[in-house]
Amino acid sequence: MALRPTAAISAAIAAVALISGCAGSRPDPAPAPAPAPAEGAPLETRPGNGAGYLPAFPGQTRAAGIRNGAAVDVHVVTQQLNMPWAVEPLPDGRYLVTERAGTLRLVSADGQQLLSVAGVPTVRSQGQAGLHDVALDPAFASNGMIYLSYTESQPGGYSETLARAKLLGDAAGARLENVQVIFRQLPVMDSERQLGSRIVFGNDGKLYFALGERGEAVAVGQSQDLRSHFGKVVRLNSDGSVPADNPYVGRSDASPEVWTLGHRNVQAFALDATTGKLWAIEHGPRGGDELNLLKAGANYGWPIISYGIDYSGTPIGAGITQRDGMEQPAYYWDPVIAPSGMIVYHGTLFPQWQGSILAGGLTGLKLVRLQMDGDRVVGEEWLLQDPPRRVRDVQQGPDGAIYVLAEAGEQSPLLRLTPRSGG
Ligand SMILES: [Ca+2]
Repeated sequence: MALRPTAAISAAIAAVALISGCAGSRPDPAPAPAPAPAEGAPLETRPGNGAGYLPAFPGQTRAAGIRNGAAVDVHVVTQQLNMPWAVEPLPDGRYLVTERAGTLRLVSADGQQLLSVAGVPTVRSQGQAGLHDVALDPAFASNGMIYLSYTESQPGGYSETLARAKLLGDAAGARLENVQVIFRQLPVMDSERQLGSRIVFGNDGKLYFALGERGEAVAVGQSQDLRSHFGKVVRLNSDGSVPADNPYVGRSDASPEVWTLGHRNVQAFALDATTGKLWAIEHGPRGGDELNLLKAGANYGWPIISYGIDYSGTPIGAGITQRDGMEQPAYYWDPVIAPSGMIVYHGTLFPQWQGSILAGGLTGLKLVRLQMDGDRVVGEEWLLQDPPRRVRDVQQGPDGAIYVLAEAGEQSPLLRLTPRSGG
């Protein structure tokens, strides 16, 4: 596939130059070179689980492998985090980090001080359940509002819940004020599995919340049921109300919050701030992790179509990978990477990574970079493999550095990635 400089890349360069010029702290970067076409053999060499499954188009899986696209320095900001789940760099250089057991940490810029933020809602912490994502309001710098997702005990089971609050604090302490629940996943279910739970704000100012299918036999099929929030991405105003232009508003057979359907368990979700597109990566079963470009009202097919198979070794449903009216993934992995956390990179520090997707892998023990040509993946690179890292979240900081939250029990690190000095 020919690789050509895209309008998106040109726009990204222009945007970066503009931001840099405003800040006045850094010389305008030289225009980034167009990414070189990737030509290596695919990095994945193990056999797939879906042995008889064929991709729907060339390059949908096992793209050309890239090795050492950029040399990276890895700096440990702190390694005192206890089973963290999400990180959000703040404009002032500090970091918010969620810990799954229910603590929200405010980490100083130098990583030396870890405050526990008071006022976090009580969470159900068991299995995959707990305190999950944290996101900043688009106007955080002026209003201090943050959003938290977490598993909440309810009569009859648990819901994945979204709350917002104002973050207040200084070096002496931090707290949440006016905590307000703005959304609960329904139906309530007695399951602590496959909860999804990534929050992203779009360029339209709307809040997008990815929700899992809960992994219980009794819930199979609800990803296709518009009345259920299982296996959906929902779209909300920042106060939790439903935007009037949501795709299923006004239908008696649908929850008006639904924006996309047919997901299994989205745990990596990001805005491409340059194009405005929303990308998500969801866990497949055995095989079949999917990168999807999300479009209003679209159906991503689970559990009707999949490139994976059941953990027992049997097919999913009828064992098909395509159906009319259902979206194909832009890319899939078999064996899985077990996605968790992603960004579409648009910073100045790694000019050769402009527009790349960077995603964490839990079982793959690595950071995955996907080189993009428009909406297609044209190359795959594996980073942070030495030592292997179980990556839980990936974010870009205001400085263009890449922040990676890795999972290592009670001594989990927050890592800062920058280009290798002199490299
Ligand atoms: Ca799918």
